[in-house]
Amino acid sequence: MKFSVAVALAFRLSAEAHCIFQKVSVNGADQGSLVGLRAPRDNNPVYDVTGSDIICQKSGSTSDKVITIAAGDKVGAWFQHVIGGAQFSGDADNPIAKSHKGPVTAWLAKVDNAATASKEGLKWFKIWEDTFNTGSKKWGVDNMISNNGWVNFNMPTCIAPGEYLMRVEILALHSAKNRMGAQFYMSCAQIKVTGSGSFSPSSTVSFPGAYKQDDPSILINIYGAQGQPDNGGKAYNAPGNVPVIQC
Ligand SMILES: [Cu+2]
Repeated sequence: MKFSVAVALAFRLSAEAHCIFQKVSVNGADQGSLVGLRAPRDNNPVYDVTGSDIICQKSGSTSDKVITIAAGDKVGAWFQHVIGGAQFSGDADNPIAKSHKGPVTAWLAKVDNAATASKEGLKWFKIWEDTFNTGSKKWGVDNMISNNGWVNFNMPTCIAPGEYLMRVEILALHSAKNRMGAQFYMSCAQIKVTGSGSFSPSSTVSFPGAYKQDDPSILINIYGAQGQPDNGGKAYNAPGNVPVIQC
């Protein structure tokens, strides 16, 4: 009996369909696996929004590289099921299980040296989001899956030159009707923005701090009356009530 429970548990763990943000591209140029990234060692999500893992995930891979991005450049963040891509050939849960509906957001925090800065105590602002389209019924995660795991956005043209941590987050809401059921997936990229922007955020948030466990965008049932993941047809706001900056 004990044995079969252990086997069932092992199967359950191996069948989890999570993901890892593991690569950055700049104007289509692939920067390499885990280069310039602080990424977790495994693909398990963060559930607790009050701990330091909500900043850049659990400590895992490190890099001494800082990725240069000019303000206005097209940035890609690549999420895959495990490091390297699919877990096995024909992996239907790569880049992530289709059940994992939810928003995708991108954040920056100014640092002196992106390769060495502590992730703690930073002031974050949101530069981009893809939440839920009430017309197409597509979530940010649906678009990420259609793009083979790439989340693409433009570095806002107003971002001031300097070094930043860039946090790109997927929030999977398939089990979010239970407290601590929402799944957060993120890594932090170490970047240097170039250009002539001069934006300085008028308001910033902290991680942890920006999110509450019972935030109505985190503790939420996204399923309609027929079980369809359409948020009951309602609009969805990413958690924290943080607007995307306007250049
Ligand atoms: Cu998962």
